Amino acid sequence: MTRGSLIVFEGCDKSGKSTQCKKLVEYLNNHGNQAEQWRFPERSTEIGKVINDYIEKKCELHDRAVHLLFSANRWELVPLMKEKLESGVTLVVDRYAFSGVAFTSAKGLDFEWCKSCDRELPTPDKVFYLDIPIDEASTRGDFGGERYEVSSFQKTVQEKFQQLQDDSWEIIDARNTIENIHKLLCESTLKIIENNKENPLKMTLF
Ligand code: FDM
Ligand code: MG
Repeated sequence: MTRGSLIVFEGCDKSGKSTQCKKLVEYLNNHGNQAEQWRFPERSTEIGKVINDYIEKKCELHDRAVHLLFSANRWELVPLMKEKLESGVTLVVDRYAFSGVAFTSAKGLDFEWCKSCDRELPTPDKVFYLDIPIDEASTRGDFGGERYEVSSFQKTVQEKFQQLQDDSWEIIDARNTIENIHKLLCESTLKIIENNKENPLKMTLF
């Protein structure tokens, strides 16, 4: 049995993450690879419901408390994540711990503190970062009414994302067309799946 890959998408709101995740999963499933689209926060769990209320501004929470909830929402899904990956399913994940660190540290909390609770999560085989200037992203339609969907804050988040980038990230110009980006992602992902299928999953995030 060979394992699936853990593919993560990061980027600011309106960078096209959800569109590309969906198209990539469809492509993989049509080309002989089992794949599932995941997202964080996963709002359907009990923890996710609290996060959802917070994001929708239906409740207030302490900044550190909500950061820990976002992290707990990942940890509660790790057993299922490992089970899927080990049974050969590639997971295409819309946001992960990098969003956790970028959004909370953009509020002014200590960067290393933000990373600490996600330490030793499953390590992505690749992070695709969809890069777009915030001023351009905001012309793609209104930021919705959710907490954090504010241009000035998103600019700080983007700076934090830049601090997290390393060699395992592929930075993609999100101003390119949907189809061009999709093509590039398909080619890259097939190679990643092939190169990692015999490698054990690492649990060494941060
Ligand atoms: N977000 C997302 C965080 O603040 N921390 C996290 O750990 C994650 C995964 O939640 F504004 C923020 C990012 C975004 C909001 O995410 C909801 P989606 O992708 O828009 O549903
Ligand atoms: Mg959003």
